[in-house]
Amino acid sequence: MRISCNRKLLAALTAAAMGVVSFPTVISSSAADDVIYATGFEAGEEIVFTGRGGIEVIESSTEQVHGGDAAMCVSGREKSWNGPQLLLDDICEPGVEYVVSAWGKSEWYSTFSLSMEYTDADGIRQYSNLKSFQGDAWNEFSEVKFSFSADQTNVYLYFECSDATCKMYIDDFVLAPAPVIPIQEDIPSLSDLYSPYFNIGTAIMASNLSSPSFMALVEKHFDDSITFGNELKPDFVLNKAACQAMAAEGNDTNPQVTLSAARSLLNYCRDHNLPVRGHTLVWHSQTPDWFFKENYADDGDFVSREVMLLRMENYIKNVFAALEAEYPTVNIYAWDVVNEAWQDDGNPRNPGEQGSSGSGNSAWVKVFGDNSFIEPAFTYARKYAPEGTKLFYNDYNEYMPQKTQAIVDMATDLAAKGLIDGIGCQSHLDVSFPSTSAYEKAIAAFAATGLEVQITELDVTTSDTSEAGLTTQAQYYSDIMDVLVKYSDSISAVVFWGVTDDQSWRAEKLPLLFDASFQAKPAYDAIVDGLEMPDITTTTTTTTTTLTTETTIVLTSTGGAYTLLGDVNCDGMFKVSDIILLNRFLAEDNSITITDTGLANADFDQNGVPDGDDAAAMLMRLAALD
Ligand code: 9MR
Repeated sequence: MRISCNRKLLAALTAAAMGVVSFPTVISSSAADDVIYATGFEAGEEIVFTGRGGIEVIESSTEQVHGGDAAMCVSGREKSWNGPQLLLDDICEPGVEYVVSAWGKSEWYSTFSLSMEYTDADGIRQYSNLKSFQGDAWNEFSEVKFSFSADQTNVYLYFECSDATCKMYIDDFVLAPAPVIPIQEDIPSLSDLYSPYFNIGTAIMASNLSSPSFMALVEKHFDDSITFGNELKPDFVLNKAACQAMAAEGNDTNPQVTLSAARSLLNYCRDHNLPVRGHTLVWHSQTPDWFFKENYADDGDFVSREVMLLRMENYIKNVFAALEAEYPTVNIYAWDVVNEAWQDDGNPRNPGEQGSSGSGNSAWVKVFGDNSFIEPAFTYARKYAPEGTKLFYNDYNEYMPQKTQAIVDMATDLAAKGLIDGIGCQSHLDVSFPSTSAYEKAIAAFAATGLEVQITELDVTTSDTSEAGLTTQAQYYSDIMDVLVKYSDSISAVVFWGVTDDQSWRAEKLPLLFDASFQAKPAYDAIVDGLEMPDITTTTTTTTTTLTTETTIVLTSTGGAYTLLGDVNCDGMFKVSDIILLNRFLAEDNSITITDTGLANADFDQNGVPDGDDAAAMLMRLAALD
């Protein structure tokens, strides 16, 4: 591919790269095919990349070429992070999604990466890998998506190579705004369709906010529950510099937190009235090792159990305090208090550090000796979470029998102490494993605890990505959803771990319901097939008729206490599904149950009788909220 660079842009890029002038031109990103910068690094073309280490030699070279007659050659490197970088602040706009394509090759075998770095709102330099390849052949970075928000500054795209000294070659570089592809407006909304059974949600990452099509899918299908893919994990929330500063002042037990990574998502959920699942407070992974060390030093000794208990309590307290102070109106209706503490064989994780590659060991177990950190985590979460917040234990491979049992035992014990509200089944599945019946066994066991069950991270991989493979995946998805509907009395939400395949953590195996072009896959068709769109208006009319026969339902003093008016299914939210449940109750549908508290919440006009007037009032209220 030979696309010549926009001359005016190149001049400005060069000046900006040299730090001579501030960038004068605002590049329009309105047209999807507006190329911002494209170059084949041919002889005579100006190269506007600069060296990250300031020592690199960057030049057009014929030594190794992918297209045309030359490529960019980067030599003189001394560190693995040395390589070419491109400043984006002046050529890209915040909140807009871009795609970058390029070919890359290292002189000899190593990991060749395309990444982004920026300064966040707290002034901390952050790095995020976009895509990597291993080997020494030419590899294509094909339409890699990226974006940044207004509070991220000094933003660079850069290439690096795990070998510190080998030469790097880059060719056929193109940077352009991502095309905006319309979503299918005429297909049924998953959250509406499944509203008689449970809420439907998804996980999103801050970077997804800049894709209008992605967010349109979220709003249409997954608007009952949003999990942040990474941004509320300890790795992102713990503020190392502030922790160390506090320790230097003599307080080694009050971990300092920041919401800066989560802010754009919190803003979005606040502004769009989207309920959030908090993910996650206490986890062995994506939690820095220094959190467990004296003075929060990377090379410090592990602290004692007593110190770690205080750190845990204060961390949990500070997270809730920060959220309450900055986002009092965001409905974080549930939290994964503890994540992934049990191994498949039902034992605690091995004690140890995570290290940079994520060992799977647990520093919590290292400090506590066993899983005895779980109960205090729930105790503190109960103590500091806003009243009504649902507290969950969350795990993957939850269908492995010994793990299922360990979770059930732990949850039963915590439930007896009033510390837990629900079990989160991550459900990272594959078409070949587990079988639907094995999966159902686990769901049945969790439901039998009497706790709320949520499917928290559903995705289904397929190694066969052909049409036939996607058909098999569709059938598997459909079978799993049938199981979930069967246990819908116990299941309050089904949350998918992403929306489109390309943005998934397991992108190569196409695990989600929508493809990279935002179109519904066979898996979507399969899970909507046979479901009726609930007709709220008709149901309400029927209810009004039923009303006279139901006037005997009067709440007595032994009835439940109001928690949230309208929240008939007691999931912490007031939604259409509550009206449907009330209507089914009033229509004497024996297959459903409503708790005393649910009935109290159903009494929307608070006249002591949950009836059709309440259903009608709830409907009008929701319509007004919309
Ligand atoms: O989706 C998350 C991905 O972006 C991160 O790289 C990864 C790091 O562990 O974590 C992913 O989310 C995990 C979730 O927090 C807990 N269950 C497993 C998920 C997939 O790894």
